[in-house]
Amino acid sequence: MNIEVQAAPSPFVFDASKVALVIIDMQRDFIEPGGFGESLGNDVTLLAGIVPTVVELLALARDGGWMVVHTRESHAPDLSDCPPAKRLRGAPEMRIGEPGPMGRILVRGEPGNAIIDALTPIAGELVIDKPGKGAFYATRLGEELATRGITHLIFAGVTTEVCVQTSMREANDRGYDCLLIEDATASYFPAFKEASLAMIRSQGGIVGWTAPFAALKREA
Ligand code: TIU
Repeated sequence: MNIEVQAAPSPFVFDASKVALVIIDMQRDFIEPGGFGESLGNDVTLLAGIVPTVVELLALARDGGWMVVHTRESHAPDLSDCPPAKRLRGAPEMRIGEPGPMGRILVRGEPGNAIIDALTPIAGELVIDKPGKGAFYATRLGEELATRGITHLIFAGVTTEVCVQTSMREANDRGYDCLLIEDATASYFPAFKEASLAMIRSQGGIVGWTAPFAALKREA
């Protein structure tokens, strides 16, 4: 059954059997104090505001029987998948792999690397650990979507201009139609979020579509 969402720059139409909800990096490392996000000098409190909307979006996807994907930005404990260019960039308070209040920063399996409790994945949902900002780079996501015949992706998560936008651009280049839920994504820089939404839907949807959650909820 086709679902038509009033999105920008035009309606976003998808078949519920061919859509996946992709929730990007809703991890303690980005949303709670003491993790990777704060180590980079960011005010992490700016991200918590979207949690109730992402919770509702996830419930809607589960009720609809959609494929659900959760991603985690993470590295192996030996950091073999973390290029020095990433680990040594800038002057963070703590570098990737160093011990913080929630365990080693951005390392797989550490408490801080977990998805926040409100969005804990359930059986049957795909969890993708990704070493980069994009969800396709060095992961099995592309194969998993292809196996299930997925053609459309609905994105949520953090941060809008970094991992969400990178993943959406990777997906767009791979031929997926992508919708970003405006109030289910956030940035440490509100102006960057707004600019990302504007550039995604510009030029006739050069990267994809955007819509508020209410527009999806009305139809799905
Ligand atoms: N720093 C920042 O805004 N984001 C990241 O490093 N990763 C994600 O966006 N997940």
